[in-house]
Amino acid sequence: PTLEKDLLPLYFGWFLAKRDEDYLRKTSHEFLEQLGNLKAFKKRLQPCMFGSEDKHKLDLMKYFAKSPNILHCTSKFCDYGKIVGSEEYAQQEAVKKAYSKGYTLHLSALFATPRTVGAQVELTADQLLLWPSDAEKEVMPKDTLPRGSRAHITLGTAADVQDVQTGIDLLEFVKLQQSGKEGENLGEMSGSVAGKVSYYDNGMWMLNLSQKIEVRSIFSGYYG
Ligand code: 2AM
Repeated sequence: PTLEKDLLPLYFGWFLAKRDEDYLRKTSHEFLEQLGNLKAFKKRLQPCMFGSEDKHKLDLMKYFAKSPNILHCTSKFCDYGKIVGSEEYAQQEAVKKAYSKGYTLHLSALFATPRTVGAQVELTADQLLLWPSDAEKEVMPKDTLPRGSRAHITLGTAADVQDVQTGIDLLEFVKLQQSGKEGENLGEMSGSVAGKVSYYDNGMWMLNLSQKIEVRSIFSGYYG
């Protein structure tokens, strides 16, 4: 076995710089607060959706009980090498070259579903070089979705939900958009989360930011 084989991480990805991570956590809270206060949101709550047993006590921040320790955009989940293709991914010239380099991530939307809250990441051509070609097919084998459309930052998950769900939820939005369903425009948010709010049924909400959020990051591996 090569040295690299022994050192495959849990996952590769872009890790947010501390200041930008703090900013994005605040922005995420602002998003959930404004979403929870939106009349259209309350009106469309299904029984028990988003912990809404008691509408007057609806607290989205509490509902999304878990948040990653380090905010990041996963490029390749390796599970320390147990995942097929991890070794090949790690050995790519582009990956080796990018390791420990700085990147600016562009966030175009924030979204919340009854399972997850996350940010949509628009990868640049440079960043797409580090994106596995099968990332979208893995989740939606029957669909042809644009490369990189699964790219996201998990901001929070409901109590019994795994992080991996955030990218699956994002692809659900993308799939609906691809099929021409733009979602129902149900209002605007202001301040640091200025943008249009769209509703896609089944408790799927997306905020298209009028100004993309840019966060600085380092491409690296997580070995914890
Ligand atoms: P995330 O990228 O949506 O946050 C450690 O678990 C990290 O790897 C998390 O960031 C998690 O989701 C991501 N992850 C876990 N399982 C995964 C999988 N099967 N495919 C892709 N990413 C996964």
